[in-house]
Amino acid sequence: MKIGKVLLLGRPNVGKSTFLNNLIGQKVAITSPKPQTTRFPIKALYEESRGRVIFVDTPGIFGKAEDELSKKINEKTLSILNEEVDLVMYFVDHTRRRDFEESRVLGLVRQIKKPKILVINKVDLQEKSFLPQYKFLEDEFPYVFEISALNKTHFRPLVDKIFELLPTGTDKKKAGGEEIPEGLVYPLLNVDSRIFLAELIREKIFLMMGEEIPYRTTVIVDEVTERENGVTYIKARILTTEDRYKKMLIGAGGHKIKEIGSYARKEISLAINKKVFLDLTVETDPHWQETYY
Ligand SMILES: Nc1nc2c(ncn2[C@@H]2O[C@H](COP(=O)(O)OP(=O)(O)O)[C@@H](O)[C@H]2O)c(=O)[nH]1
Ligand SMILES: [Mg+2]
Repeated sequence: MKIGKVLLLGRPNVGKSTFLNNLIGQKVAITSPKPQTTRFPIKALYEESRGRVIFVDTPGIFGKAEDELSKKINEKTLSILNEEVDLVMYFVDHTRRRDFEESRVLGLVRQIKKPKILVINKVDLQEKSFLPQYKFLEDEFPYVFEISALNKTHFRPLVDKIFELLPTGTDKKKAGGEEIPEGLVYPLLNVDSRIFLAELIREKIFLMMGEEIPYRTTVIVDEVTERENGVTYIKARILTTEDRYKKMLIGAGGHKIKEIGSYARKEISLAINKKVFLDLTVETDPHWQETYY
């Protein structure tokens, strides 16, 4: 039986979280076309007949982290690099040019002395490709896979290789020096359900609001209660730094907050397989970054 811990690294937006969600077949990490969607490393368990794998999905900004939140996200990501891992998957997106940030990620990948797989993602997109800029990596990485994380293309040979490279475990409860809890109901190892619910709501804000607002916003889940009628009652607050953002999040006649709430409620309901009542409000809190991160 193979047991191990696999670290996913790559610039924001290369498709790490999409890969993980589609491999596990269930949403474990939120995704959006905007960078910095994921704010902290997420550990998820993938289990099948060949063994158990803990995947660690990193947020990682790696580029210039100027604001406090970015700095904190980077710190959390870098601390993950010090953990024991058995394998590194380095994701690149051939539809985007190599840049300074890519060089930084590669620099980090090079420091980790473990087996490595290069994953060239988004092969479903062919119109605009910078693939020649990534070709030199093929000399450095013994294993190269071209995949589409979105369409699950070439997942099978990639997963075969992951299992091949992982150590054979004797202790079923440990991977990469980490305890695997028994009796998992959800394949998430380090995120409690309130944070997960907050993440699902935050994802909707990323998808439905303009460029700036998601970065000025966070979500806090205050209450999750099972009601007698079988409905799960969830009380959550969207916190944003300024009144003008609050106005935009609420929208004319409250239509925006209703829309965000409605999408989030449907998805949460699907994820936990229960009826959900979502009580969602917006507040201005200029200091949420200091309080919650
Ligand atoms: N066309 C295409 N889009 C993808 C693919 N993988 C991810 N994406 C998109 O790229 C964006 C960023 O993906 P995400 O998983 O959040 O990237 P992460 O920051 O590396 O975790 C999202 O809009 C995804 O839908 C892919 O294989 N093909
Ligand atoms: Mg991500």
